Amino acid sequence: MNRVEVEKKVLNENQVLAEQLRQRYRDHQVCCVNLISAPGSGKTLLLERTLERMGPTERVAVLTGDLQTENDAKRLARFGFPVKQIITGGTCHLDAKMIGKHLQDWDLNNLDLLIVENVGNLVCPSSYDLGEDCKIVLLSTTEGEDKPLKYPSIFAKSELMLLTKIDLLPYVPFDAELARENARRVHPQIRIIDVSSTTGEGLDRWMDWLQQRRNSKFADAGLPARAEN
Ligand SMILES: Nc1nc2c(ncn2[C@@H]2O[C@H](COP(=O)(O)OP(=O)(O)OP(=O)(O)O)[C@@H](O)[C@H]2O)c(=O)[nH]1
Ligand SMILES: [Mg+2]
Repeated sequence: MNRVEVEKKVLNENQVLAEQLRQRYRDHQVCCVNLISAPGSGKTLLLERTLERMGPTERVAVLTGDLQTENDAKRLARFGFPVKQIITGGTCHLDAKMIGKHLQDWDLNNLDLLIVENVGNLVCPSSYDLGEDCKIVLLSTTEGEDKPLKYPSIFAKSELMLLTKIDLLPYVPFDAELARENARRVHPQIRIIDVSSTTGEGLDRWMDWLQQRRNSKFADAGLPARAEN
């Protein structure tokens, strides 16, 4: 079997498992979002700020993926919500099998929102469906405004782009408007929210978006939107 055939087989197997996860999320009314970015764009710090703003009765959990270390899970666990680290060894993305395995001992009836932090990589994670409701791509102001054009797949597949580290705009040669234009060239309907996890700018808009995205899943199922805690 040549390499292309092997890759196709792996992706097909992943797709089957991803559909099973999607069905589980549907059955249990869990909204799952998949955060993807280059290493260090600010996924974990944004999630720290996100969990910090959630009340104790929020039914949220996080799976966070990395090649090595439990660092991100440790950073996220201190907010009291269920968090698990997925260590991939050498693999540059999460796949549906890893997600299924790490969900085994969680009762999805206790969750409304599952946040997946993918392995830091703009390429591989875009090919792997995790059964999520949507992908969210983060682009930070230190990465260059051309990234949506260089790595179009993930920008094309993401519902939302978070332009992160906007507190650094005065100090870095980054044309934020051009970055937004480039993202829209690849995906005209992409939503874009500017955020800074250090100053807090844009975090209210992000939290609103997340709440609405979660509620839209309940609305699609004819269930009342969950009240904010
Ligand atoms: N100035 C500034 N720094 C930030 C911001 N968000 C994250 N950082 C810093 O960027 C670095 C990487 O942040 P992380 O949240 O660990 O990034 P990540 O995307 O989770 O990284 P990986 O999981 O390794 O891919 C850390 O030093 C953060 O403190 C921000 O909004 N502004
Ligand atoms: Mg991280």
